[in-house]
Amino acid sequence: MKKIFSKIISVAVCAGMVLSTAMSAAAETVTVEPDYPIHGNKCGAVIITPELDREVYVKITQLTPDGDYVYYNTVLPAGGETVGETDYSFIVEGKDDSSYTITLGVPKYKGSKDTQEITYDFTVSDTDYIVDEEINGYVYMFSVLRNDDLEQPEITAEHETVMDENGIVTTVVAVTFPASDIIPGDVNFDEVINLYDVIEITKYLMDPSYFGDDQISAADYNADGKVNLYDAIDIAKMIMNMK
Ligand SMILES: [Ca+2]
Ligand SMILES: [Ca+2]
Repeated sequence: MKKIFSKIISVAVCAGMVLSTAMSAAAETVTVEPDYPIHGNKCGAVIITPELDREVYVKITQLTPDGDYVYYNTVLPAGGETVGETDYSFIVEGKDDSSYTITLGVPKYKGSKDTQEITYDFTVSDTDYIVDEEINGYVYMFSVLRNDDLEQPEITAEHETVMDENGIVTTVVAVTFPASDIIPGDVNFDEVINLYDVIEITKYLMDPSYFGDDQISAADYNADGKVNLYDAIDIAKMIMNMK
């Protein structure tokens, strides 16, 4: 009976916690529904603020002795004009000091299927197992940012956890991605994709020294890590479909 009661309390606290957290941050908050009912009786929330102009892939898994449960496996839409103005809220709950893993992924190039990922582990502790009446919940805030100076995605800021007057413990994490403006298919960087780009690829196929790294990235239109005739064919097909 105690379990059920504390579960109800937990949900009530969670709802209030997420709302108050959201109000202090961005203009709009979108609550993401989990794929399975979340088990636990200690309140937690993950707030993600994408601050770059492309999709963010989110996977949140709870690691338990009975197995790993994927509660969220979703794609947050590209921000466009509203970059950084929308928060996405994911409820997570603690049970036996639950460990969670969050994997964030971002396309390397706008519109590309070629993504880069980073993983972060966190814990939502259970009141039944911790003698600490003061902690009422855990919030993990992730800003997904752009930094083209990086080779690989990085976690560039992980602040000390801070507890507010309501007993909510907040951890702020900045996750930075190199996110080039290269347009897949635009091999000559004139911001349109046309037959001149196909011609560039055929020149490269005859002489691999013809392209630099950025051109190789742009020329891998089908994002399979190689530049070959299939990319030229796919670009040509796309151009024909546009006409
Ligand atoms: Ca072009
Ligand atoms: Ca390719």
